[in-house]
Amino acid sequence: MANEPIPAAPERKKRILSCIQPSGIPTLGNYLGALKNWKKLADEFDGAFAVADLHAITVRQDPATFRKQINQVLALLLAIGLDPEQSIVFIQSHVPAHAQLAWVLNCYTQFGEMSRMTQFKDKSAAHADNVNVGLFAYPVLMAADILLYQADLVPVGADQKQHLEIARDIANRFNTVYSPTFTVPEPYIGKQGARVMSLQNPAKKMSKSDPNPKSYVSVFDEPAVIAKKIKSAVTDCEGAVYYGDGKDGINNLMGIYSCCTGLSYDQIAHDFAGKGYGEFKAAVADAVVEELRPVKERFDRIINDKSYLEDVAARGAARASRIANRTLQKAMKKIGFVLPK
Ligand code: AQP
Repeated sequence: MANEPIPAAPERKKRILSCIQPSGIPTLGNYLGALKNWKKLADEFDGAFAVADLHAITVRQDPATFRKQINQVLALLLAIGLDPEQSIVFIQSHVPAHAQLAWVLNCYTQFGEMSRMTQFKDKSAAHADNVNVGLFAYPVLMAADILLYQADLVPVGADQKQHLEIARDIANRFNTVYSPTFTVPEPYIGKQGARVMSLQNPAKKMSKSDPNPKSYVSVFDEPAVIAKKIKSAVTDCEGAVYYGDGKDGINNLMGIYSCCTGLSYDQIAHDFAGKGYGEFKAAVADAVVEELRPVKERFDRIINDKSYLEDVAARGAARASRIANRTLQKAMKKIGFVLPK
């Protein structure tokens, strides 16, 4: 008995943080590229998932529509299978520490660093009439989102790599000036979700805030609408289904079809050999409808249960705040702020 080894303490699960902006109705791109994998992440890691409403106001939002979208995205997080008992599911603005830490971190971020962000360049070009400071400082708020939860991992697509780098730089800088305060997050490169491109301009990614609704499939679109949008997707005039150079439109539809069915590109090309784009597009539309159907059914049940949604948001905010406030206080204390009793 005396020599029996002491059992090792169970290893702490790594914390992972992921957010989605309620800047429109989420698209098939958001779903296949991110949301579809979040349930698996929640099972494997200690997950925190947020509706990033503070980020969404870097672009002007209509108040009534914005309010509706915040609730829709929260309901969608539950519809994709996230369990609010298991993971922290919350609305970013319900945790004031995000805005507070973002201000603090603004003062540890250089103007030059922010000026190099490609997303700022893209978004300021797209919204030339509203190039606001929030749009410029967006990556610092994102750094605050991540660092507040001491996240070990952040799933990143190609377009977010630069922002995670900045979060790491800010964390390292702060930790060096003071003492270790923030976990330096690593990118999580899991099973790659598809990068879904616009149906109208396959050189551009599919985006929920695209002014042209024909460019995206929304996760709430009815089957007939999905079929119509995919039917009018831009392709090429070759008429042959295979993955190749100069075939961005077909490559995109093959990516979507592959993600929904699990078929490889070779298999898809083989199955549709000698068939036209009309037949292929109809098959893609059917696969998308089947992929989104269960999510939409769960969403329809949840969105009408207002008190359940309020309850989830309140519990999520309380759990998130406990962790976030601890980190914020730790950082502020190191800087020399006098903390309230
Ligand atoms: N087209 C896409 N293909 C694959 N993944 C995508 N994501 C977004 N678009 C695609 C991923 O979805 C997650 C949540 O995105 P977000 O709402 O936080 O921000 P975003 O990338 O700016 O998404 P949108 O739809 O393009 O929003 P708007 O139009 O407001 O800018 C992220 O993991 C993102 O990579």
